[in-house]
Amino acid sequence: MEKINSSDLCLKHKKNVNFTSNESPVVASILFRRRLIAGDESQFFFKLPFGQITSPYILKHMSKSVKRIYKAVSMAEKILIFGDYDSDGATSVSILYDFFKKIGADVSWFIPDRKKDAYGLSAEIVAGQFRNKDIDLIITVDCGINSVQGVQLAAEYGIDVIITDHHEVPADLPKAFAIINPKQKDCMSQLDHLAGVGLAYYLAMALTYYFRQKGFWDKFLEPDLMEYCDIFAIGTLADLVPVKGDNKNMLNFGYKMIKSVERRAGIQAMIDECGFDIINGNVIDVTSNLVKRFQVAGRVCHANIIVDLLTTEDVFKAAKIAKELNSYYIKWKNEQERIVFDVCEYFKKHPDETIKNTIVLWNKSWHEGVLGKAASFLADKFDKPVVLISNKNVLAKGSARSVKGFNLFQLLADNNCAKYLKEFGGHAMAAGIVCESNNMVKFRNEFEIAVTNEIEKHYVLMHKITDFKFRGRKPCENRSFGLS
Ligand SMILES: [Mn+2]
Repeated sequence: MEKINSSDLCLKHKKNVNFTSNESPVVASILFRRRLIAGDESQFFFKLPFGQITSPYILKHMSKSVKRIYKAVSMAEKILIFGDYDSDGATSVSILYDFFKKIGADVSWFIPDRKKDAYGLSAEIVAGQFRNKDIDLIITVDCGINSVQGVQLAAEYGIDVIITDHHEVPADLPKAFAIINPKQKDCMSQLDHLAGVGLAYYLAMALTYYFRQKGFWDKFLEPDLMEYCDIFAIGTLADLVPVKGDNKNMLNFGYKMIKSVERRAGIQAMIDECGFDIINGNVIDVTSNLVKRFQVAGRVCHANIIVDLLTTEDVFKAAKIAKELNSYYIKWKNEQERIVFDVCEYFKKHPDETIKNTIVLWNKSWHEGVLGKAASFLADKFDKPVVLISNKNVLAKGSARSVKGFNLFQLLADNNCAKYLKEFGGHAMAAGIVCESNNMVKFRNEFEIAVTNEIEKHYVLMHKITDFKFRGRKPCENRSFGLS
């Protein structure tokens, strides 16, 4: 069994370090001027053994942010970490909350509820949760770039906001104290492949170095940044960002940590709970067992459970949380199978419907958080675009999944479909819709027309689809659909 010892790994890189311990301002400024930091330097500045990494200071507004955070920590200001409600957001919160707690900061965290709250740092959340709480500084992770009104209201309450986000940058930016987002046109970092958790990690990296410059670690123990690589790996794998560059380096290390015998309590508990063979497993097993369970948490319960699990050192507490999280996962998987089963039963009763080019179905009992996964399974199985809708409320919510050759977002936007939708958003392969219940039939007809027109435009695709229809592939007959 491989045992990872961070100090051993560091030593490997120590031999070529030429800097003195009192680094000169010239040497220190390397970090602020140069994009890439070689292995020896990364060891020297950040105590990290990653080989070549990108300097966190090259991210636009990073220097400004670390100075503001240093002030907040040294003046004992109240800091709040605000995360998105998915696994990327929750892993980002876990890293920064743990980091700030370890250095003695007055820190708390908040993640909105996907089922009830609006996305991001909304004005409702700021008003409902943070008014009169004496918070001085909010640091958003994996969200915030769209939160114009929330940031505005926070400013009215005297709260500074530092945004860290990797989502697309809108034209109208929030008036935050600082915005760290590698997708900004004038950010030279070339770090746009990082997930939210990657940016949280880079912030911790920049802080560690700056605080050292300020002599802060003479009073407090310097946190070991390598300890967070496992959380970085889980968030990065869950967010499906490209595995390249800095992501790849750090993922490798995080993966080794997850496989090593010295795991954090939460990850050990989760491995025990889902009972998979981590020693002989590969990165795909880690994704399909561990990461998948974290992805489900934000959808069917609350992403808070991820932060609780990843930041506890209490093995009994970790075991309890892992058990709870796993039970949500099992429920979610059963629900997913039930939806697929319902759809297949429907086709058995209505065989004529199977010749259509699309599947658009709804049911009052389907759980919104599961529709996407079930739709994607059915789109694969039937080789056609699928929209599944939960219509338990007047405003029905649905998830759409496409197959190769059909740009879902364009199909929804360019045709009459949009007329019958209250809201929709997404991309070529996946989209979410909101539709008034009495418009569902009209939407179904328009969506079928849109896809049929598309097929007629592209004869090759039509051939593929008709070929499929007469191949006589039958709707699934039992409930073991090979879902994992
Ligand atoms: Mn993300």
